[in-house]
Amino acid sequence: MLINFIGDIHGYANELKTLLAKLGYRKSLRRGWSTGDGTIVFLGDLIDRGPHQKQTVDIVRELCELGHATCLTGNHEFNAVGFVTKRTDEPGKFVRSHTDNHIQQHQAFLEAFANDAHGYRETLDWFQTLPIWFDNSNARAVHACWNTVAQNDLASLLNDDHSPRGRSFYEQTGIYGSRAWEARETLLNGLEVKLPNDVFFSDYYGVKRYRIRLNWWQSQQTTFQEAAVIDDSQRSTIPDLPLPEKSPTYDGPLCFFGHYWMRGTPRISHPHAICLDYSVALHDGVLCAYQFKGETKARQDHLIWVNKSVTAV
Ligand SMILES: [Mn+2]
Repeated sequence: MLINFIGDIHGYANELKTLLAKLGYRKSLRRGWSTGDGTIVFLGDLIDRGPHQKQTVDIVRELCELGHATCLTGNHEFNAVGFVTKRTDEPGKFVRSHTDNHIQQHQAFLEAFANDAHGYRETLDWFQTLPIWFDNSNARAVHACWNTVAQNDLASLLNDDHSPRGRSFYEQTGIYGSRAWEARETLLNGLEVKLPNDVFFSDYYGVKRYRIRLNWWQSQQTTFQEAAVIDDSQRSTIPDLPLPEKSPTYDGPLCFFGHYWMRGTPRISHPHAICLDYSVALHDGVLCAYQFKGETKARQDHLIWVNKSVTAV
């Protein structure tokens, strides 16, 4: 058994092609794809930020349609569909609101399809077929957070392969504060917890934050500072106050996820929970994959990655 799990790509198609080649996947004009022995699971967030978003989608989609890969929904694919899905609870508004910030974040994707309405429609249709999580008995994956309560809460809105059952998934999970909204946020954006009273910290960009991203996989975290998912160089900015309740921990089959903007050299920091998002959109980021071969504990030597700005193959 070989499953190649690939982290957040965010429109960096050249790095994707290099990584695929390292994994044994190459495309030639004459013969199409030559593939490795295994299969691929993409962890979502194909789009936004990077220079080659359309090409990234095309490559991943082709591998999926040929049966070589599965791609999961990331929060950016959800938002792309939500951007054109009307809210049922607030007429005239969209599930992904059209604030300046949200438009700016999504601008490059919209521009990539500016002269291709058909391609835009087709791409959004394809996004709506992407499963929210992957699970076989040996390994599992989700974009941000593995959480069985949230999975159960969404069950009636999903098909057997965990893909959205039509537009109702986007409408129901777009109702702010609903149980379905909460569940979708948990799986695709991760768990967050509010700091006590009006305590805040300033993030990397100087933005005031009243909530932390909660590390849902490590055990024995008792304070906000310990439990925050943040680069260690920034950790001291988080208040060292006790968490209101015990933080969750993960103990199950190997679980792969992206989303968390890890920095530095890819590494295994938990035997069963493996983040593969190493911030390819940042100047020193890398695009990261893990070659799963049936092991019950994650291995450092199964991580594989490519640096930024390498020549396309
Ligand atoms: Mn994400």
